[in-house]
Amino acid sequence: MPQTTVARLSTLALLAATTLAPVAAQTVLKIGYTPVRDSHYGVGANVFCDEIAKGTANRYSCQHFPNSALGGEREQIEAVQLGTQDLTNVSTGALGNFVPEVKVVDIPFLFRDYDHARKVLDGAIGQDLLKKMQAKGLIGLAWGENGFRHMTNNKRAINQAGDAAGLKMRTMENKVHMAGYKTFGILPTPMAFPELFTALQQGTVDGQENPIPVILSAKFSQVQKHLSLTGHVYSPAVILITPKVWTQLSDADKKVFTSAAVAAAAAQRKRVNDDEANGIAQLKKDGMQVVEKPDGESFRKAVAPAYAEFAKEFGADRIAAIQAVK
Ligand code: EAX
Repeated sequence: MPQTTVARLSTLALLAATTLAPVAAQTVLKIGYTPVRDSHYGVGANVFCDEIAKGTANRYSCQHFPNSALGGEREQIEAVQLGTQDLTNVSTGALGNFVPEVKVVDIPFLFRDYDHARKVLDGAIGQDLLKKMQAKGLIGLAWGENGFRHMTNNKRAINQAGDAAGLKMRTMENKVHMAGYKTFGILPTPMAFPELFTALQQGTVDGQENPIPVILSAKFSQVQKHLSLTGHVYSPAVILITPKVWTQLSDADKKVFTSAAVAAAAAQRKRVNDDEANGIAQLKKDGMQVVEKPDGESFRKAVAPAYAEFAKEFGADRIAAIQAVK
């Protein structure tokens, strides 16, 4: 065959290959979270999105909407339920309003430490809670982490529960937290996260409570003087996907998404560890006055009577089962 014919034929073959080969459909999923991209939530979302892109040969990728660009956590959960948002990485703050069984994890002083909380959520109890979400139109892929919550305010140092009494504090839209914090004498003011910085700046509330990674990434040191490491409640996070997308995935893709969420959770927890280890020094440098060892017993004592109410709502056996995890 003459050279030119060969060249022409191979050009044709190339054309056929590029025009006729089935082009894999590409789906860009919207993932939202309330903290900024450079936060534990952003780290988790990055890993999740990298892993699904890798595991599906780029058939799926993400567009990130950090910094509450898609609204507060309640709004984002609602949108995922409706299918107008594909994914969210959220705390359980507002989730109990959708999936009541989840509220049990929001009880103050329920978890002893990070190891305990992670073990419960990764074990049978946590996995069962993820399944409960399905009945409410939400697919929980894996438990990640927001962290143990600590109090900040602009009025005074909190060394014991009595010091928190009378402070007007923003809380999440979470009845269990609010019931618990009232026992400390706090005046809880539920508010969505996007409104919080301005509320602190303008003094609409005296304080708020959040884990170190949120206090850091939201730069609350600019608007809050006192930080007390009360660790009064553990705040889990979870990656939720809309059933609208989930039900369209092949079984193989479902596995990719689930493992991606587990990897994301591990990365998010690691960032929480790092922020806990380095963040307090940073916040001091930023001018915060930190009570590193408040009297935890005074808070536990204050909240103890509320446990009777929690037992009525969730069952004493369920609470005991969580506490018994070693
Ligand atoms: O999930 O609203 C809150 O205080 C949460 O901790 C924050 O949005 C991260």
